[in-house]
Amino acid sequence: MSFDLVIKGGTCVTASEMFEADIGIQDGQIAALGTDLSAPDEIDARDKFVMPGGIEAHAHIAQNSATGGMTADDYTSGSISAAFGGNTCIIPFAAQHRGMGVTETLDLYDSRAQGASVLDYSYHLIVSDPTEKVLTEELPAAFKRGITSFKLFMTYDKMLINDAQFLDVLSVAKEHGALTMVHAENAGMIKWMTDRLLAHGLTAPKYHALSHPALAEEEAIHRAICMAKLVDAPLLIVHVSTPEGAALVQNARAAGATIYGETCPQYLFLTREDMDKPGMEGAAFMCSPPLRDKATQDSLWQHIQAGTFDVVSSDHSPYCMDETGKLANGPDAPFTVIANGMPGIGARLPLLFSEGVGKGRLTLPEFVALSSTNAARLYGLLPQKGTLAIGADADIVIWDPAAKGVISAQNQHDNAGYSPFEGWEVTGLPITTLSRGMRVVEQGALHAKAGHGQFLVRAKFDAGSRKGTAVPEQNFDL
Ligand code: DUC
Ligand code: ZN
Ligand code: ZN
Repeated sequence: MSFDLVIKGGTCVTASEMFEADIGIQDGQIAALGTDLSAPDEIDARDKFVMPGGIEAHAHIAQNSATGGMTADDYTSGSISAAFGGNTCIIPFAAQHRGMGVTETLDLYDSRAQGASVLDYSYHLIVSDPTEKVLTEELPAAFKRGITSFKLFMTYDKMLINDAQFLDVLSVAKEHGALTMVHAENAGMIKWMTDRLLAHGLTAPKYHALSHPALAEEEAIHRAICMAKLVDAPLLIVHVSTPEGAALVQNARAAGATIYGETCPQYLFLTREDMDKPGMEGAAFMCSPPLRDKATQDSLWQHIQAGTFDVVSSDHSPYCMDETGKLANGPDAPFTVIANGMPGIGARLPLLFSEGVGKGRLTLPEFVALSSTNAARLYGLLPQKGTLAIGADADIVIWDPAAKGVISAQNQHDNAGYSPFEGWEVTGLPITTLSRGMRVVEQGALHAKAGHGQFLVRAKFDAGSRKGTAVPEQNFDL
């Protein structure tokens, strides 16, 4: 057999096993896993881990924010930062704003992504206006286009939908085999807390954390899970930031419901004390749900180890600390009109590897599951992406477990201009990122051009062996 490229002598890691093998790549796909493979082009991977590239399934790129601005990254800078961080595929959001059609929304994001990304990509569709036409015509059309995941918001005046609308979207998603994702926070509780803080003149960025209480997340996750169970539809709770929220996900899945969970590095590595900075500096750490505390970090790690979370995603949501981003509403704007979110697409995997695998909290296969394989399964990309198997795309990251680095805005390759993880020391770094067998990043240099990345038509959601929930009231013949 002849190959275009062979990765030689590495330790291959998948979500289920580790083995020593060479990887033969031909026409962008994995063609062989074996010993003594050779090709005109070879990469020496001795003493390295060879893993499926990360799949970043929660990122806001070239997206208009709820406060009106635009994210600092477009598909070129966002995907480059992702590639330097060991990712080979990205799934950002295409956001339907009220009054926009879904097809119009997807066409708009196609125009932003086509020819721009260095990595293969898809979008999750944010649905904020589920009209009859959207439900009956446009969501099925989006699904046919290969967009097999939708995101709903339970907060943000411009994005939130009510419970009946939530159930409508879940029903359509279930009918077509799409996975619904939800930003679960109680809008009324946030508004009530915000009004009280503002009435006391408490407008600094750090008060954002108090305005989004943990109970708002707990209540909304509970409600979202109940709605998913009523429809018996799969639901993924994104960016879970509280022990109470995580416990609700854990209990639902233990009962067999098709409920899935995601958490993010910021909830594992930062706390709301990071927001307590002079002037507007704290705005750099504003995200929703907000940063919590040390006890929460410990609990979320326990939930990762217990299998509560399927994915750890960055929720990369980059805004510069200037008038183009966080300070678009003035240098002294109250926290209510500062864009939510922080960059992190390049830091996610080095942090998770160093703090997870390096500190004995995760096995290597667990790292691969959380960073790549589970996302591929949930979002209809397995076995094309997310694994090392014959016939899979050669989307591969070669990881040097001994390499040491310090996370800094200077080495993240995104456009935010800062990193919330500035100064974090990590051991273990991605050194080569291959997309369909092509070097995107090697030894610190970018090799791919904008436009290498292709749109991925995703398959439908597969619940595997989960039995779901039977709701007696759904049986109208009772
Ligand atoms: N929700 C997200 O998922 N990302 C950024 C901000 C937000 O509210
Ligand atoms: Zn969200
Ligand atoms: Zn997000």
